[in-house]
Amino acid sequence: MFVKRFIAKDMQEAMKKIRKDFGPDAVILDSKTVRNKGIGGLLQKKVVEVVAAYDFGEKKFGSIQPAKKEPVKNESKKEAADKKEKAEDTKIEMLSEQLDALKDAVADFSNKIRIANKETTLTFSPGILKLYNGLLQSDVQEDMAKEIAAQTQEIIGKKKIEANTVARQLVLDKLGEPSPLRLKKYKQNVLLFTGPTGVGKTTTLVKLAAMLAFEKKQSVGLINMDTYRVGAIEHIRIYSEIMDIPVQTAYNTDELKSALKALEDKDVVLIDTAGKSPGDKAYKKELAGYIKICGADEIFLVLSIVTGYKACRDIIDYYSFIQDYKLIVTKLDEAGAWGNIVNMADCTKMPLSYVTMGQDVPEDICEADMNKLVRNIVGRGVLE
Ligand SMILES: Nc1nc2c(ncn2[C@@H]2O[C@H](COP(=O)(O)OP(=O)(O)OP(=O)(O)O)[C@@H](O)[C@H]2O)c(=O)[nH]1
Ligand SMILES: [Mg+2]
Repeated sequence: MFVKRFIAKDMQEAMKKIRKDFGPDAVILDSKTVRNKGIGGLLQKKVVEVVAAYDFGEKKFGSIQPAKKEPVKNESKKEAADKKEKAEDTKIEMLSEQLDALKDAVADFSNKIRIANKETTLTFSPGILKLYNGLLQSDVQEDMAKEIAAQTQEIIGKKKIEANTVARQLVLDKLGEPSPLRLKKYKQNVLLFTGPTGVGKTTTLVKLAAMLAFEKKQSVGLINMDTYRVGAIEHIRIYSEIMDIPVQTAYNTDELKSALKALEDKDVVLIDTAGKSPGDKAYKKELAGYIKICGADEIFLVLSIVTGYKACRDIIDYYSFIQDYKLIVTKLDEAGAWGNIVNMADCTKMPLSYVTMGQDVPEDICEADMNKLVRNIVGRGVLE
């Protein structure tokens, strides 16, 4: 085994030198970039230092040149064709490797472009950047946070007004006016509750029924249309017994008509429906039928604040066949930040009516207080 240190201006040159002395089978043991000490100790250009080894067997260092292939005389036509084919295979392999490397480079480059685009927030002043990050921390989705931050920056550039005041107003505008229940006099007010599974539709309906019956002194009736799930009928029946409010169960549109008739003397009838995933197309038709038949005065889409933004968008998309509804957002007690409400309001363009913040019936519900919501959403890190 022979070991030798090679100095060259770059790795390419070093490899050339190694190949010349040791042939193509040399092994690189170490390589590093060093500075050549010049006259007077002055630092000179960087060079590469490569330590390479080669096992010459019995033969002496220096006397061996890279193994040169003996020219084959009288090579048969078949051998020559095989060689040519092999050479072409190698060439294709090399080209394919180069193509892969090129693809990687293009992918890397396009990623960089994407990141660069995302970093447009870097044009924000430090105060606005803090506001933007605060909105993100509050679960306001990225594009809207950017929009609010950019508008705030523009406005405070023109008017002498504090950033947080502007941002709060912009969020208030996104939330819109609260729209709690408005009962019509001398008629049966029909309220229908819908939304995905487990968000708190039944609990919220019971909370509102209790509020209407005991605080507002209205005569109230319930209709349960969640007949898919074992336990759902029992669930609402127990509440109806505790509150002494009648409940009807309806399995289809005909039974819904009969149930409404049976409760025609009530000021308010609240209809509970089954929770469905946004993939259930058949149920959409069914629900549209119930809405038509009951002639709902108010439809409440119940959403949970802890549902992620993307899932929320799919749900909102699913219910977009309903022309007019109000939003109820549940489980505020489970989320530290309430920015997702702004996302929901912006996505649906429907008014917010109530929010719920706990499992206790009937107390854990209140009309949406926009100022309270905004105080939670804006203000994380905003410069006063
Ligand atoms: N933390 C918290 N839990 C809630 C709130 N509202 C409802 N829940 C709970 O959420 C769970 C589901 O509530 P339900 O009222 O059965 O929900 P649902 O939308 O009717 O469910 P399905 O009928 O199965 O689709 C229950 O454990 C409720 O106690 C709330 O505001 N906060
Ligand atoms: Mg339910």
